[in-house]
Amino acid sequence: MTLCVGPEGSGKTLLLRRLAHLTQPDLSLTTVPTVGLNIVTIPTPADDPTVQPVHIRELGGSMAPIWPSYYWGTRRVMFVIDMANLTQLAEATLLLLDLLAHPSMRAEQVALVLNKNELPLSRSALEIHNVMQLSALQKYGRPRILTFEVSAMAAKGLRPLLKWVRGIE
Ligand SMILES: Nc1nc2c(ncn2[C@@H]2O[C@H](COP(=O)(O)OP(=O)(O)OP(=O)(O)O)[C@@H](O)[C@H]2O)c(=O)[nH]1
Ligand SMILES: [Mg+2]
Repeated sequence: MTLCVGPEGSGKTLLLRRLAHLTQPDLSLTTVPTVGLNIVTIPTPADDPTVQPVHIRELGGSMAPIWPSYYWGTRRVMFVIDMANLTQLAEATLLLLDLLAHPSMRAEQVALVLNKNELPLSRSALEIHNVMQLSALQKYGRPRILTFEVSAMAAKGLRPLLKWVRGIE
């Protein structure tokens, strides 16, 4: 199963709802903080019945101390960051480092999802990469970290991420 984690309020629940209902214009944008687990199924697309549904398990940011109990068997991780919240970026970086270094974590692929990019105060992807020292993280080559810039609120940039989620990027 794919795991979706990231700091509190970075937009995981809204993002997964968008990905599961990409063509639904009247989607509710209201969320509550995830306490515990939120399992979302990304359905088979209408135009390609050969694509399997994908199940994603979101763990709330407030549960970060117990995220590791869900790492075992995880091959793919979506790590969601709020691009407009610079003060949260240090916490996000430490959480990602902990996740990558955890002995139970065997992720082969990580999607670093930079969310809320429609906000005027959102930072550039380059700035976020620099603050997070992403190039240093990537020098070990595994897992492969791909970055996606999106807005769950404005429904922007979702299609490339959806392809990654379905394993067809
Ligand atoms: N402006 C803006 N707000 C967003 C975006 N995505 C989510 N939000 C808002 O951010 C807040 C938190 O969203 P959630 O999806 O609940 O965040 P979460 O990461 O699931 O939070 P936890 O479950 O507590 O870890 C909500 O008010 C959302 O409407 C976005 O792309 N842009
Ligand atoms: Mg949530």
